[in-house]
Parts: sequence; structure tokens; C-alpha cells
Amino acid sequence: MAKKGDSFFIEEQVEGVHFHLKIKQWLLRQKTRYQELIVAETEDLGRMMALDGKVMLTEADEAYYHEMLVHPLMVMLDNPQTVAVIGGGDGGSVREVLRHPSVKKVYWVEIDEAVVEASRSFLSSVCMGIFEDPRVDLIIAPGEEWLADKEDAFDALIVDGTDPIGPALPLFEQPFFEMCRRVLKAHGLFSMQCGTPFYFHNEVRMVNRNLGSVFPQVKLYLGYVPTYPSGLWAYAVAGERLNELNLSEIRKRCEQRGLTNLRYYSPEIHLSSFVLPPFVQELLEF
Ligand code: SPD
Repeated sequence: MAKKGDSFFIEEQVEGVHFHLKIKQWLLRQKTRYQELIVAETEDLGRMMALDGKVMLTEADEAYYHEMLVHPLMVMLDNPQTVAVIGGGDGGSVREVLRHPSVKKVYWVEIDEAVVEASRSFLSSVCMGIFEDPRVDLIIAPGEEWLADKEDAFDALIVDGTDPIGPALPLFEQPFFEMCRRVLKAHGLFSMQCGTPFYFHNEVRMVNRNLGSVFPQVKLYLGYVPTYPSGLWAYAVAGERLNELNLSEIRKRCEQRGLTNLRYYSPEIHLSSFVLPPFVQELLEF
């Protein structure tokens, strides 16, 4: 029960729907060159990072999101060695990429250095040892600029962006996806988050349509992230050809790569997350 004097972070998830998080301590409030950045200790969900009033992560459920953004495409790849992560300044996606023993190089391209520094200072449980890992090359730059002169370069390209509004919008549009296809090797795969199909009908449809106009194969899949709007979160994987592995093949790869005892991703979740409820299928057909 909220008491007078309690402090809350309140996110307007959509008009008329608000998410309240009780705050124990505000740790950082900063106007960066690009956005408003907040880090706080919440009462119940560990530390939280927000950008422009939207929750990017809480320590309680960030692994659910990062594991699902990263492992489905990485497991589909036979031998991922060179990976680019665009965005994800907190480092959670890079952390998950580094679990795959075949990875030799991760280019981590984040536009806002302040987000990286905030994670380094306040979210060590998220970025863990990635700053010391010699396989990681951190580049502070807009993703689309850094990718512009690359070609045929990556086994995997992962876009860990904010919601498809404001400055992040170009990362959900066709010209950016064309660039992404060009920078991937022939067998390379692309993944990104695309919002919630419960509230963001147009955004999810737009991503699916724009990706489908660029990549021969695109699949949407779903996961659960309790602190994101509605909790039901969509991701997309795309490439020239998606490797449709069966359960025993996925299990074998996960065992070989030490991907056991994760918080959300498992071989069974890998397969089931591609089964879309009728309301999502209808959304994509529309
Ligand atoms: N509505 C929040 C969507 C945020 C997606 N990206 C989060 C970045 C975490 N690495």
C-alpha cells in the first residue's frame, strides 16, 4: 500500500495505462546529449534504468529480455564468431553473446556513452565482466553510421534499441534493414526487439513488413518481460535462410555451448516462442 511520502517512478506505457515502481533511492538522473537517463534502486525489483521515462531494464527481469533477444539467433547459427550489437548500452545483450564459446569478436556500438558509463557505475550485475573481456570492442557512435562502410562482415547482428519512436525510429525502417542485410555474411542472422503486440499494433506490423521487404526469411517470436508494457514482448529474427532446428538439435547446441541454467531461455522455450497466438498472427496478416 502506497504511503504519503513514498517515491515512485511512473511510466506512461500507453495513454491511460501507467506503471508505478516504488523507489528506495534515486542513484542517477542525467540529461545526456540524447535522452533523459535515470538509474534508481527500486523497492522490489532491484535496480532500474530508464530512458526518456521508459523502463529499459530492471535487475529482476533483464535476463528474460536479453536472453531472448540473443540466444534464439545465436543457437540457430552453427559457428557464430563475429557479432555486432547495435545499442544495448547497459551491456546485457553483449553479456549474453559472450556466453557462446565460438565468439571471437563483439563490436558493441552504442550512441550514448552516458548509458554505458551509468551501467559501468551502477549496474555491475548486468554488464558483469564485459568491459574487461578482450573480445569486446566498444564503439561510441550511431549504429547506422558505424555500419555504413561495412559489408559481408558479421555472423550475427543484434539491434537492442529503445521503442520505435523518436530518435530510434530509423532503426525500424527499411533503409536500415537494407544496410543490415548488406553487412551480414551470407549465412548471417539478424535479430531485434519489436515491442508488444498487445499495445503497439502498428509498430509490430511495421517491423514485420519492413523486415520482410528486405530479408527472404523473417520470423517473429515472443517472450515475457514483466516490467515492459503488457509483459508480452516480440522479437524478430531474419536472414537469407533460418535454420529450423528440432528440439534435440537445440538441446545438443545448448549443452555444447554451456547454455544451461539460464533464467528464461531454454531449448523448449526456443521452440515454443515461435508459436504465435491467433491475435498476433492476425496482426501480421492485416
Ligand atoms: N519498452 C522498453 C523497450 C526497451 C528495449 N531495449 C531495452 C534495452 C535493454 N538492453
